[in-house]
Amino acid sequence: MKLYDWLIAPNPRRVRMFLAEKGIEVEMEQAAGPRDMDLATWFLELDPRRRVPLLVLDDGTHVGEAMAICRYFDAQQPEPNLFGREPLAVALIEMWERESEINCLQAGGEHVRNSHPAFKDRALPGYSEPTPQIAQLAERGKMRYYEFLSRAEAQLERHAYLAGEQFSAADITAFCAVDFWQKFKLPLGEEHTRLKAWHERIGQRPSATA
Ligand SMILES: N[C@@H](CCC(=O)N[C@@H](CS)C(=O)NCC(=O)O)C(=O)O
Repeated sequence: MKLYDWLIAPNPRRVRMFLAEKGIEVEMEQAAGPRDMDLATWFLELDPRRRVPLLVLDDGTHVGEAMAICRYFDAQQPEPNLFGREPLAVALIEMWERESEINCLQAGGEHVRNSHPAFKDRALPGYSEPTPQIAQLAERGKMRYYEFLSRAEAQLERHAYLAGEQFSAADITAFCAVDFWQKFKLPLGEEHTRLKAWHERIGQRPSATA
């Protein structure tokens, strides 16, 4: 099997971090260079979804979506646990992981991809046709992003991690998002003291360098 990766991008990083936490090694290939703004043509021809991460199994099956790939490995090697054990923990991790993807990672992307000149006509990833930028979406994405950060800050006032006392897949998604979008002028603010401490703590985990 092979995992198609892109070192600079946040979604493939979610999978690399997850695998590092598990101690699982997988053959990887870069679908674009670290300075590229586009995936390589050979990769776009390989997979119609045109997005990374992508796991290709030995029988040729394509598994896309970062969390689907993580689930594939988790089903084979459940420990260390990152998706919860008890019913409530499973539900809360699922809730915060989805929130983190939709309202943090994608919301930041909605802002950046609809405003940064590098994404002109590429406001959505994965499309072969041009997807023009929409200024209102840039504003709305920023609002959604900071709304999520406020809720995460409140959650971290009561808990060590997003979904409770256990480091989980939800923290991986939110950490990769916050780490990436702050490079694009979406910084944590003065009011985000708990988030800053959480970000620093997770940044010290060995998996954060994956
Ligand atoms: N929901 C997808 C998102 C995948 C995605 O958007 N990947 C980005 C990199 S972070 C990509 O492939 N972008 C290609 C492009 O910008 O053309 C996942 O969880 O894997």
